[in-house]
Amino acid sequence: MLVHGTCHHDCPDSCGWVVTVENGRAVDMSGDPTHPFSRGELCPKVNRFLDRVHSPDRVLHPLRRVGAKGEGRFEQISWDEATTIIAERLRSTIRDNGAESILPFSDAGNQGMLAMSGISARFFHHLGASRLIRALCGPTVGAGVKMTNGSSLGFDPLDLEHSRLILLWGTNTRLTNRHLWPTIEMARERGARVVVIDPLRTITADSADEFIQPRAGTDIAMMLAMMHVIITEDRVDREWIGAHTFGFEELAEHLTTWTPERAAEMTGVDAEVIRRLARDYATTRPAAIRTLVGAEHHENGAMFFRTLACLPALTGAWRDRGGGLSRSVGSWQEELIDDAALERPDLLAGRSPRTINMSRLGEALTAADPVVRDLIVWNANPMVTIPNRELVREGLEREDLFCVVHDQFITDTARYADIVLPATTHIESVDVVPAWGHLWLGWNEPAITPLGEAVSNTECFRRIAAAMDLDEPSLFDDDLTLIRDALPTVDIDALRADHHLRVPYPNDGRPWANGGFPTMTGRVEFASDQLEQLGHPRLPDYIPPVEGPAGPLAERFPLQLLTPKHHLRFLNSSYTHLPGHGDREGGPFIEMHRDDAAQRGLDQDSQAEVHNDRGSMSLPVRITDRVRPGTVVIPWGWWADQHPDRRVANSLTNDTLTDWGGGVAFSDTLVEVRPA
Ligand SMILES: Nc1nc2c(c(=O)[nH]1)N[C@H]1C(S)=C(S)[C@@H](COP(=O)(O)OP(=O)(O)OC[C@H]3O[C@@H](n4cnc5c(=O)[nH]c(N)nc54)[C@H](O)[C@@H]3O)O[C@H]1N2
Ligand SMILES: Nc1nc2c(c(=O)[nH]1)N[C@H]1C(S)=C(S)[C@@H](COP(=O)(O)OP(=O)(O)OC[C@H]3O[C@@H](n4cnc5c(=O)[nH]c(N)nc54)[C@H](O)[C@@H]3O)O[C@H]1N2
Ligand code: SF4
Ligand SMILES: [Mo]
Repeated sequence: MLVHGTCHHDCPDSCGWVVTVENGRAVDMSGDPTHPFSRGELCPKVNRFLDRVHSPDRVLHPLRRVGAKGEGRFEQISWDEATTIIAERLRSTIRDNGAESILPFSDAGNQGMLAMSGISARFFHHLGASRLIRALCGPTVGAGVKMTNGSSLGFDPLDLEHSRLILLWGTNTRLTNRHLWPTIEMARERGARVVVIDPLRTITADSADEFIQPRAGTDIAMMLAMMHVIITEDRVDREWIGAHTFGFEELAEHLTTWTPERAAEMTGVDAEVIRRLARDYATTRPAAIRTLVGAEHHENGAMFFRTLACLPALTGAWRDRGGGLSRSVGSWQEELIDDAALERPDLLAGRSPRTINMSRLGEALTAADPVVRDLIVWNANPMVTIPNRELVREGLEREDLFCVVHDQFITDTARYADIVLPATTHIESVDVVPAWGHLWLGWNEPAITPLGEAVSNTECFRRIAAAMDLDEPSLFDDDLTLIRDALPTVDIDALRADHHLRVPYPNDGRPWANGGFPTMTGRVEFASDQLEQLGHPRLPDYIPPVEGPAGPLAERFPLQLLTPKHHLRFLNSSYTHLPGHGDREGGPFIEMHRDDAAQRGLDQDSQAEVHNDRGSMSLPVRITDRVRPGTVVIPWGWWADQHPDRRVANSLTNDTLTDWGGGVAFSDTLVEVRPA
C-alpha cells in the first residue's frame, strides 16, 4: 500500500512523500514525484526518516523521572498514571497560584496545523494559562516588511524563474530551501545573475555569480547607501513612486549623507561594490530580492526587513513577474485558515493572561512573577534552541518546577522533565501542512498506526483535558473535525484525494504591481508615522547593535559569533543524535579565520575555549576562509551530550529581543577565544 504525506519539519520546502506500507509496517519512504514543488526529492535528513521512526531510542511509553533533573533516568508508567499526575499538579497550581503559573512552550518541531495549535491552544486558553509569544523564527521578518508595505505578502518564489537579477540576501538556499535551487538554476540558464549577500561564505555563496560579505548586522547601512546611489543617479521609477509610495522626498533628504563610502566603513564592503550593486539592481528587470529568516536575528532585525522592503518600491521592481521581494509565503496560506475556529481564543472568556516571549525562557523560569510553576513542552527542544541557554538550564533545574515534555526522543530538554510523554512521528498521525516556501497546502495521511503508546499532539492534550475532568466539549473534537473547522473554504475530501492544493494567489504573479498596499496611507511607506509613534525612527536607519563591534562589550569580547544552520543532515536540533546524521557531520567545532586564530596562539585542531559573560565552552578549532577576520562560527544544532563540557552553541548567545516583532538577536553575540 502507498500512503501520501507531507513533510512536517520546520523547513520551507514542505515536500510531498510516499510511504510504502507492508503488513502495517512502513518499509520504504520516498519523495512524491507528483508534488509540484519537491518533485520527488526529499533531503539528506528525511531520506532516512524511517530510521527515525523505528529508532531504538524512540520514546514509546510515558516515563517518570527517577534520577536528578538533567540526568536522564526514567521509569515507564502507564498513560493513566501520567495524566493523573499531570492533572493533579495542574489543578493544584491553578488553585494555589493561578493558571498564569502554567507556561505552555512549543514551536514548529512539527509544523502541521494540528500539531502546532490543534487542541493545545484551546486547552491552554480554557485554563487561562500564560500565553507564549512564538516569535523565535520569522515574525520579525513579517513585522519589518509590514511597516513598509502594510502586508508581509511577497511574491511566489517559483516566479524567480522569470527574474534576471536575484539577490539572495541573508538566506542559504542550497542548505535551507534546497528545492528552490533548481528554479534559480533555471533562471540562470535564461541569463539571470545570482548575488549572495551574507557574512558567511555559505555553500549557496559558493554557487553564486557574485558574493558580497558584509559584517553581520550591518546590512542596513549597505541598503541605505544603495538607495542613496539609486536616488542621486536618478535611477528611480518616478511614475511608480508617485502612484504607490509615501514619503519619497523625506527619504531622499535623509539619505543624502548615506554615501557608499560611509556604508563601506560599517559593512566592510567596498564602496565601489555597493555602487555597482545599486546600479545593477536599479537597471535590471525583473529584479528579485529573495530572503528567508536568518538575517532577522539581530537587534536591528525588523529594521533590516523594513529597509529591504523599500528597495523594490524605489525602482518599481514590483511591476514585473519575478520582481520585488520574495520571502516566506506562509501568509498566503494563512489566509485559508480560520485561526479563531482552530484555537478558540473565546475560551479565554474575557481573561487576558500575561504573555511570555519564548526567546526569554531562561528569564521566565528564573525571574517571572508570578513564578512559572508548571512548564509543558512539545514540538520544541529549548535546551538546544533557545539563546542564553545556561539560564534556561538553571530554570529547568529548579526543584519546584514541574515539567512535562511530549517528544519522540529524550532530548536535552526531556532530560529535565518530570514526566515524558511519547509523541507520534508524522507518518503516524493525520494533519494538514501549510507550507511557507511554496503555495501548496499539503495533506498528511497517516501511514501506520502509532508505535507503542505514542500519541499525536492533539490526542495528548485531549487525554490531559480528560484527566482534569474538563467539560468544555471543543477540547475533545476529533482531528477531522478540527481540520474542517480550521479550513472552512477548503474541500477537505479533494485535498485528501489530491494530496495537495494550491492556495489562492494572483494569476499574473504580480501581487503588488498596481499598489493597493494596506498601510495607513494605502502606499508603500518610506516614512512611517506608525513607527515614529512606536518610538522607532520614522525613516529607514542603521542603529548598530549594542552587542556588536561598535558597542561597549567589544573591548572584552572582540569576536562576533554566528551560530548558523550548517549541517545537511540536521534539521534544527533534530537528527543530531541519530546514526547516519551527527556521526557523519563531524563536530561540534568552532570555525575561525587564520589571523584570529594565530593572534590567540591557536591553529587547526587546537582546543579553544570560547567564552563571554553568559557561558563558556571548549571546542576544536577549524581554520576557515569563509568568514572575515573578527567573525567566528559555531554551527548550531548539536546537543549537550555531544559536547564534552555539556554546553551547546546557545550557551553563549544573546537573548536581547529585536527592535520590534518579538524576535531575538542571537546573531549579535560577542565572544573571546583562548587556548583551552
Ligand atoms: N543559535 C541558534 N539558535 C537557533 C537557531 C539558529 O540558527 N541558531 N535557529 C532558530 C530557529 S530558526 C528555529 S525555527 C528554532 C527551532 O527550534 P525547535 O523548534 O526547538 O527545534 P526542532 O529541532 O525543529 O524541533 C524540536 C522538537 O520537536 C520534536 N517533534 C517533532 N515532531 C513532533 C510532534 O509531532 N510532536 C511533538 N510533541 N514533538 C515533535 C522533535 O523531536 C524535536 O525534539 O531554533 C532557533 N534557535
Ligand atoms: N538543512 C537544513 N534546512 C533548514 C533548517 C536546518 O536546520 N537545516 N532549518 C529550517 C529553519 S527553522 C529555517 S528558519 C530556515 C532558515 O532559512 P535561512 O534564513 O535561509 O537560513 P539561516 O541559516 O537561518 O540564515 C541564512 C543566512 O543568513 C545569514 N545572516 C546572519 N546574519 C546576517 C546579516 O546580518 N546579514 C546577512 N546578509 N545575512 C546574515 C547567515 O550567515 C546564513 O547564512 O531553514 C530551514 N531549513
Ligand atoms: S526537511 Fe525540508 S527538504 Fe527535507 S523532506 Fe522535509 S520539507 Fe523536504
Ligand atoms: Mo526557523
